Order: sequence, then C-alpha cells, then structure tokens
Amino acid sequence: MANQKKTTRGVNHRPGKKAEVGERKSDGKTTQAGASPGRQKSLPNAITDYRLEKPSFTLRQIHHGDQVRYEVKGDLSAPAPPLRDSRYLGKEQLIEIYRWMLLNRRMEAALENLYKQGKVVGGVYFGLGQEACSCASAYALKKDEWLGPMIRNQGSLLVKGFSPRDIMMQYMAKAGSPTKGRDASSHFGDIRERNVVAPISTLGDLIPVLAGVALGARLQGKNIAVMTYIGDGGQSTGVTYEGINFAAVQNLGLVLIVENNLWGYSTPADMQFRLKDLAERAIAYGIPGVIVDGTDACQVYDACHEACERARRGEGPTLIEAKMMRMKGHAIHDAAEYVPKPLFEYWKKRDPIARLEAHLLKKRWLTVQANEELIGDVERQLEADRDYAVNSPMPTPESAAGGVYCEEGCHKIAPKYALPKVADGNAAALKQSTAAVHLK
Ligand SMILES: Cc1ncc(C[n+]2csc(CCOP(=O)(O)OP(=O)(O)O)c2C)c(N)n1
Ligand SMILES: [Mg+2]
Repeated sequence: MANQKKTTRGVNHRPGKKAEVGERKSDGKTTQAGASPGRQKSLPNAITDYRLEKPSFTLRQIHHGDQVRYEVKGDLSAPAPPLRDSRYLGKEQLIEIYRWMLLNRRMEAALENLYKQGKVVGGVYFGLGQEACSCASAYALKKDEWLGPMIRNQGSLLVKGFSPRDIMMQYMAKAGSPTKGRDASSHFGDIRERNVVAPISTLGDLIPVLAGVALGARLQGKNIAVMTYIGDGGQSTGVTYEGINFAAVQNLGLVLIVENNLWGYSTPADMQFRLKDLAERAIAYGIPGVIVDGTDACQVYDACHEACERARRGEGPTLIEAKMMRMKGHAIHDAAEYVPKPLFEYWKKRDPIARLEAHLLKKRWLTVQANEELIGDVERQLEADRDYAVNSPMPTPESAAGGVYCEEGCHKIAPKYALPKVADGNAAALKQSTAAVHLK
C-alpha cells in the first residue's frame, strides 16, 4: 500500500510514560509488540487510510423539554473530491461494478414502488448511498469464496449471482423465491452454488459463522476469503468481539466491513462509541485496520482486494471501516425525520453512483452514449424481472408443510474444496485435534 497514508493510533499519551506499542518514538519509528510463539511478530499498529477527504463533524442530541433532536456540528460545505484511481481495476471491471451499483439502486427503487402498491409482504430495507460498499466489496471475492450479507447489502447479493427477480420475488413471498415464500425480505442464501450465508438478524452473529466457514475451508486444505458486514450499531455487540478475535487468533481469512453509515436506527454513531474511527478497533485484535470512503467504489474495491489476497495467503482477517451515510430511514416505515437535513445534503453530493459515473466519463472509459445504453439496459432487465416477479404465483397452501422436516438427502453436505487431510492418515486423529490437519 505504497501511496496510502499510515497514521499511528490507539496510543496512550499520558505525560512521562515510556513509549507504548504503536506510539511514535523520538526516532520516528513505532514500537513493536513483543513477539511470542504463536503470535504475529509485529502487531499491526497503524491504520491504513485510503480517503481523499476526512469529514469532521459531530452529532449531538439536544433536549427541548420532552422533545429530542439531533444537531450536526462541523463544516459541511466542502465539495466532493474525485474518486481515487484504483490500483487494480481495469476499465471493464470498473464498468461492471458501476452496472451492479445501478442495478442495486434501480431495484430498490422498484421495491419501494412495489411496497407502495401493497405487493410486498413485510418491510423493505434500503442500501441507498451504500451501493459502492456493497457491490465493490463483493466484487473482490472469487466465485468459490463466501459472502455473508446484511440487510443493506442487496448489491452484494446481485454480484454473487442472485438476480433482481430472485430478490423481488423474495420480498413478495412468491412461490419461486429463494425461500419459496417462507420468509420475507433478505433472509436467504445459497450454500450450494453461490456460497452465500443468509443474513442473520441478530447483529454480529454472521462474523463467527463466516469465520467458521473459513476454518472449514482450511480443514479442507484451502485458505479462502470470507466476507461479511457489520454496522456502526451492530459492532457494539459481544459476538462481534468474539468472532473477530477467533478469526484473528486462528489466522482465518475474514474480511469484515464495518459499515459506518452514521446511524443505527435513530441513534447517531457519536452516541454509540467514543472512537473517532472504528478501524482502530483492529489494533486491539492485532489485525490490520483500513479506512475507506464507502462512497468511492475504487477505494472499497482496493481495500477488499488486498484483504482477500491476505486471506488467501493464510495471513488472517482484516477490518475495513467504510465511512458513508444511510440515506434513508432504517427501513421503509422510517422517514428518518430525526436526521439533520444538512447531513443528507452533504452526503448527497457524495452519491456513489454519480461520482463513479463522473469518474468513468472523465477517464473516457465510458462515453455519454455508452452510458445511456448501459442505463437503458439495466432498466430493461429490471422491468422484465419486476414483471416476472409480480406475475409469478404465490405458494399454494398445501406446499406450506414441505421443506420443514428433513427430506431424503437434503442435509448431505459434501466437502466443498477437498477431503480434510490428516497428519497420520488416521481419520480419528481429526476428532482429537484440528492441529493435526495439514494445509495443502
Ligand atoms: C443483537 C441485536 N440487537 C438489536 C437488534 C435490533 N436491530 C436491528 S437493526 C438495528 C440497527 C443496526 O444499526 P447498524 O448496525 O448501524 O446498521 P445499519 O442499520 O445502520 O445498517 C438494531 C438495533 C438486532 N437485530 N440484534
Ligand atoms: Mg449504521
């Protein structure tokens, strides 16, 4: 990461104290943690920050009698910077990501309309303003690697091979939907073909599950990248700590994207934690921490690509904090009246799709005409998928009992990568200790 700025953080600056881990000494070098067996020789004590701008504002809760409102303090006048050129993405790839992001946004707009027409069963969750984070991150995964999306990561589901038709049918609880009408919204995955673990509503629980997937792959002789997400609110849960720590000590290829979108329901991030940057949490786990502008697809991709490569080399997890803004309420029922309007205006200027579009046009990777064709193509696909989903049947009442109990062969789970190799060729040894398992 040659041209990324590294800052030392997580330090204790009490006067008169000796330099601590990560603290800058007078010779300009940083101190290293003492290496002990089984521990990384040098703990990563610096945060890589990819951003081209560092917004600085705070959100405060103001009480007026029994009324509560939020006030934003800081300079919100800065224009949006250009995107950072990707170090890895070529023209075709970046256009592909742009297409996924457009599809993500247009699909959610269609879902909003379907909800208003009374066709959706349950609520709808939006990732408006977070499309770069969802799409460019999942784009860094290989086909045989795993994704554990959260509710706002419908874009990453598209990248991983679900179609807008699947997602719209799911929201409408149609017979042909991924869960055959048995669950609404985003609770679906595909452990056979697409390698997607269904979102788990209990915030943070996907983290140890995905770490477990990486462990399973390693037992089969392969280091893979596994990717999941957690919000600024959800990262406060205990299981988040447990999951990251487990992945860290086991050197599992977890790529955790902390989506700091400034709100957890109606609680601003500033009331959720005292750190300035959630990436700093990585220091305490002994893993690399990275900050990206979550509205810049190039930054998101580059950080995720590097984290995935690290995972594939068996070097362990990476925590990536993506800073952005939830541009709608928590779900469709929430008008987000509590969000100060200037905050929306500030982030509107940082629209991830408009910025990527401008970037592609400026680089002449996309002409105005090619862009119009691409947008038209996305709209046509979406219309066809929406019509298909709307016109497809609801499940029959008799089908409700199916798929509840185990049916012949439904739980046969074969090793995905290879059979686990055991040191002495004795399968019983595997039961005794996972340490006996060889990596290829
Ligand atoms: C352990 C747990 N606590 C509370 C909830 C209820 N809940 C669902 S979403 C949500 C807010 C999450 O905010 P954040 O993690 O910032 O994600 P965002 O919605 O902003 O993407 C809460 C509190 C839950 N699902 N799980
Ligand atoms: Mg949030």
